[in-house]
Amino acid sequence: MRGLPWAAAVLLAVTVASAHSLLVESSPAAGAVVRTSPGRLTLRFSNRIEQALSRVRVLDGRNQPVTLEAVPGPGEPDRLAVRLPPLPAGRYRVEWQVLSADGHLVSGAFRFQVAP
Ligand SMILES: [Cu+2]
Repeated sequence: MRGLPWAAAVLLAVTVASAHSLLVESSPAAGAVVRTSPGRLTLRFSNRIEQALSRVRVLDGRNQPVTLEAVPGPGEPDRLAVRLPPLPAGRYRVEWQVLSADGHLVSGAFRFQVAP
């Protein structure tokens, strides 16, 4: 940091502090129409998340929650993954909330569809 102007140092600190974990990609992807029931749902974020304080739920077309199972093992630090039961054809809504490594809660939702 020696020689870095004071203003630049402050800007750097702000940038690091606001590095939330944003959803980068998912499987199934947002808006995807899949032909077969996906065995697992995976969300990948831009940063490490606090796994124990992060959650995801899946609602079926009648807004009923799908029973999810934890994926065994520690998992990757930037991912949230769950096992899905066999899903009947229909529309599904994924709702997620994660605690970013920077302490911010971030949430979002998207849909996917299992084709008949
Ligand atoms: Cu943040």
